[in-house]
Amino acid sequence: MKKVVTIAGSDATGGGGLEADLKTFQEFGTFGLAAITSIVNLDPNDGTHHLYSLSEELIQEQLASVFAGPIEAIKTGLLPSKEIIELVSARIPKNIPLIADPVIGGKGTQDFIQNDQVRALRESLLPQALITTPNLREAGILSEMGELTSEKHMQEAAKKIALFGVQHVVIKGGARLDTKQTLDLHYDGRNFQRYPHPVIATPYNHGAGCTFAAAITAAIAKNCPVEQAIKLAIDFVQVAIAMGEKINPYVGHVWHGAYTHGEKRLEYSDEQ
Ligand code: PXL
Repeated sequence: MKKVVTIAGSDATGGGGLEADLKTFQEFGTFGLAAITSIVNLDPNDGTHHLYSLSEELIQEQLASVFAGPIEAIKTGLLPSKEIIELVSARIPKNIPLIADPVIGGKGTQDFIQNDQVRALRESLLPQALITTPNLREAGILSEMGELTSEKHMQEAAKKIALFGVQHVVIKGGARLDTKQTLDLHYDGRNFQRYPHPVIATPYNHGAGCTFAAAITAAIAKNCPVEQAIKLAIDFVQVAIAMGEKINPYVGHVWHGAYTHGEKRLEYSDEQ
């Protein structure tokens, strides 16, 4: 079985973060391991998020645990401080494909990390990554271009981000670019590949970004070529969003079990 590691924050409500990663890894038939960097909680009184970082010692011990045996791919998510970004960058094995999801903020959250930490992402983590998967906003911040509003902007941002040393940049257009069509754009250092797809009309899409990068990571662990891994992940997230589920009064999540219909497994009925 292919083993896949996530180094990420916990999203206590179960949609994004390492919860999304582990569920998605399993949906793609890989064995997930996790090192937790932080915990993001939701206040049920007002829907605000609270972020708690774990100590560097505790993160370091978890990294030693997840790397104690052979693994096939690594995904990073929320790394909530410069020190944690640098620690993780120094400790990840160099010969394993790294998919860096540059989490800066989340839907409905204040930004998790600030500008001086973004520099650590650029300088320490991205040079080691095979693939990075910023959303439109994160791509604007990483490229220092600010708000991206067109495909031309996305192309320019992808080129700037590739200069940090990451081999493949995939910018997720999300629902922000246009209301009917959205565009994911892949830049491999030479060429652009466009993935236009319709926006699915549902508010229940929290966790889509983490799920997308996790699906790519699992596919890469299974030796899927990069192009195909991206395509698989886009198709999967579309289905996961279409099956999104309301979780609490503030947010609804993608369903990470959308392909194998985990919700139908072990159904119990006392009817004869
Ligand atoms: O979706 C970005 C994200 C990443 N990681 C954690 C999160 C979120 C969004 O809420 O909680 C831990």
